[in-house]
Amino acid sequence: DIDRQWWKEAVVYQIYPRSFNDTDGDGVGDIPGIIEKLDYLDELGVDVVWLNPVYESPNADNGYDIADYQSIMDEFGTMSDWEDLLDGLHDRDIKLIMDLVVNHTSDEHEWFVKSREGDEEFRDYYIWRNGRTDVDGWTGHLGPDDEAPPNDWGSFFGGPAWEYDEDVGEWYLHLFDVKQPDLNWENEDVREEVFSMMEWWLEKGIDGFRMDVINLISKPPSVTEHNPPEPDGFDATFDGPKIHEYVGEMGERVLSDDLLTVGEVVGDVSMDDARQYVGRDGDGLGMLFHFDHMLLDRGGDVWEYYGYDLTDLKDVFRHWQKSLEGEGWNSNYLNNHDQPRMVSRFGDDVEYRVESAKLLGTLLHTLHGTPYIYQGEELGMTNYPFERLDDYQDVDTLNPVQNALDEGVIENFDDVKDSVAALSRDNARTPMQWTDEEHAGFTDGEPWLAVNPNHEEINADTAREDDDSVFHYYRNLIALRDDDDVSDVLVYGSYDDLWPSHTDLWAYTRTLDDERLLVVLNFTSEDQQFRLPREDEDHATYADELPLHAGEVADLDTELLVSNYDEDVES
Ligand code: TEU
Repeated sequence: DIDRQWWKEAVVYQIYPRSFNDTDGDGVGDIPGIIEKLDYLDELGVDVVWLNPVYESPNADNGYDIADYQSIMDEFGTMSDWEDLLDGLHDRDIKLIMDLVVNHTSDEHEWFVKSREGDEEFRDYYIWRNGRTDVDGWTGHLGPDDEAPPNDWGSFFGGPAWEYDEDVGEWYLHLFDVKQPDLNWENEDVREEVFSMMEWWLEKGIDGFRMDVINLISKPPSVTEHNPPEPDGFDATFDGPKIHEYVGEMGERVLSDDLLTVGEVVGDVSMDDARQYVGRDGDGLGMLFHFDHMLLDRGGDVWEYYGYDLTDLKDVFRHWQKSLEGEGWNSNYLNNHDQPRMVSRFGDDVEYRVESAKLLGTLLHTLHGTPYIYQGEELGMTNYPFERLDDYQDVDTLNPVQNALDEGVIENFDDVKDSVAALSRDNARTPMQWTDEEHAGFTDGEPWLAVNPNHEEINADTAREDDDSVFHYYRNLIALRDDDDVSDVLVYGSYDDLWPSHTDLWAYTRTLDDERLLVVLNFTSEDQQFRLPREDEDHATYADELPLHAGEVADLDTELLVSNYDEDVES
């Protein structure tokens, strides 16, 4: 009685169009550039593409500030290019999911323009409040007449979450950039607009949505108060009081089990909330992107990088794998467009780069849940050697660092430059490395963000020619899901961590009826011994200790990393 769904058996490939492939020489990737690489995606074998926002946008936050939900950004091409992309994907049996960004719009969206002009119909599309005039000693941002923002809530990208608007004479809420005003989901008209926009895209033939910061759409009633009980907006806006009402309404009105839906949920999401979002009788989402593993090695600011412990990483995954077992479905990702490169973050990107990429890839593809690959991950792309603040483009790096420098929280950029280089979102956004030529074959023009100089070694051309490359290893991993011998246990088998407290090894099984896979991963650069747990000794027809040599990656065919207990295993 397996609850089968196509999206549980699928592998998703995430494309950040700005950095994927440029065909018109403006230094910015585009949709024709993706079309040019469809055969590459087909060769890799992925089942779904998730496209980061391609809608019309002034690009204050690279497309996450949308000015028109139903048209394509000029830099990326036209609607007819997009339709060709969809057809090209579907011709190759690859599905397409689109990014749904409905917590906020751009301030250049028609709704906000009208709201700001005082158009009655649109006024309540956003969250407008009066400022405070009674604040003694307020040292933060001030509007005219020394008015302070409605409350002390801060934005994700640094600075206050409120911006004063001269024409309106009031402040609007923006949990992200000033150019990303938050929509007012209390307003039924807003919900109707969003739902019909989603239906419009579904009618065009897309296969699902990735939902940006979906757990922020319900603001607490205290958003209206000048002195809300919550000192900053963060905790108050996560999973707000009407969140399941709104997401549930979306689920009922627009979504179905046949779509791939994945909601990004920021903050510390409780398992009760998680189960509600994805539960069978819950809101109707398929999966969630949580941040628990992305916050292990860092503080809230981009200059607070500390490194991680393997046991903590295992704890996070065990927690999610077990908590959703039988009740919901996991999504698994180790990097995306907002995160550093996984090889640099969780592996060794110098001496054991290829081995680390294969190790992490094995983890990603053998956990319970749907794997999400971020462009370039299949090549083992690494972080960029950032040096100066000028090297960055991302608002989420530049604004907070600049604010901290202005306020003296940081004295010199040099003091924090290594942490910022380790964590900045721009690490993921440097152009895709196709060839060893100039600009890595990404563009004939000047790339919008520098290409990693290591493209001479790390690039798709070289990887495709080398049978031992990360690329071919990923192809094999992806193909495992279609291999009748292992696909069921690999996709649907339950997860059990064999040795949670081990600081160097990650060993787990996946079990479905009488089938079992064993995965043993050596996260160190030292040789390790793994002893099979006592209860399983009977099943071990081979040596009960597996030597795991540092830097050696088992060929998937030898069934060492993914192996049945009762089969002979070559080491
Ligand atoms: O990201 C949500 C978000 O808050 C984080 O990813 C954030 O970038 C990270 O915690 C680092 O501080 C989503 C999108 O994925 C991101 O690209 C957008 O900038 C953001 O929402 C706003 O739309």
